[in-house]
Amino acid sequence: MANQGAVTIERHIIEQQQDFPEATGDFSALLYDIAFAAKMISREVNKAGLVDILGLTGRENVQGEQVQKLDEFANEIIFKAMDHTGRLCCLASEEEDDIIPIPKEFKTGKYVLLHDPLDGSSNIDANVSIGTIFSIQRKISSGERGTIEDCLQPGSRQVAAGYIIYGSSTMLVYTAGKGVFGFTLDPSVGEFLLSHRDIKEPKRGKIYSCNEGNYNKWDDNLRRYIDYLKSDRNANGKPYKSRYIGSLVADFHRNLLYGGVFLYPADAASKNGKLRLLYEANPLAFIAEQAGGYASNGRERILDIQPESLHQRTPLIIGSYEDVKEAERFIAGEQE
Ligand code: AHM
Ligand code: MG
Repeated sequence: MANQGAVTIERHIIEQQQDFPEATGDFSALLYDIAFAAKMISREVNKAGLVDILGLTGRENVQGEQVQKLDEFANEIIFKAMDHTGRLCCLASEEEDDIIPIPKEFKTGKYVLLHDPLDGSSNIDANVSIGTIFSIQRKISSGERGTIEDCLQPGSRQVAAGYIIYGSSTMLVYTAGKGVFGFTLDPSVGEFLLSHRDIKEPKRGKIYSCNEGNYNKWDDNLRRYIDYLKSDRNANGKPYKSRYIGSLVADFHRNLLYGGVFLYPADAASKNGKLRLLYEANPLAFIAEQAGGYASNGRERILDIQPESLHQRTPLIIGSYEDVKEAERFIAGEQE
């Protein structure tokens, strides 16, 4: 194959768009806007280690100015990168209670952006990888400005989804329903360059990732599943490795590349998980399925769930296809 040289995210998006001659370019431009916001957030996240010099976030810095928390900063950056472009009808963010309208002075467009601007932000001070997660839906309401109806669509209708991981390097991973592509930010030129083409997740992994401190809160079937993974009775014939960062994007990203299962299950008492359907579970489920993996709430495909509220939580089991299906069988009591 001829050497293509470095493929920037812009070039990749333009090339993908050629498969859709009817496309207006709005969608490609929206992805590019997200990449731009990601670079701005990455720059700030990389400065987080300087907090002792510049001032702790949420407190005053040496100049006596209030330093904004990074998750609030990320939320604002995304909004400002999107509000005036005419590509969105509204947004919704894990950081805000209600849908975020496009200001009256700007035009609106045919897409909705749902996002978690900085997931895992409690890990920042320990220099642990954190991430931004996004989901794009098409507007379905009839008015000009978006409504909650546009936000509460099942994940199976997503047009695109992705995340940015601020790790030892910054990466953007996304799908628009034709495979999963990963780009690594080259900070010297300020461009995301294609580094992972058509990512596929191994069908069966060797890693499980969950907060096992919650073990006593889980129901018996789930506990049996975790015990099984730690035994040599499992499908691999030897114990799975336990890897849990406690930062969803980082845990998901590692399992996507190496294979494995991530679980944030329901507590037996509350029947509720911790993670949010619209901002976390749905986008990652779309990516997982596009990479040949699967995502479930334990009983049902995540992408089939009809959302009822903006901040709805869900149990999440996501990762290698065979592993997630097996977890479902344990939860249903069909396997011991
Ligand atoms: P956040 O949205 O408040 O940052 O919380 C989400 C994070 C995820 O990144 C991670 O998977 C999970 O919470 C970890 O929770 P726990 O500390 O209970 O294991
Ligand atoms: Mg979050």
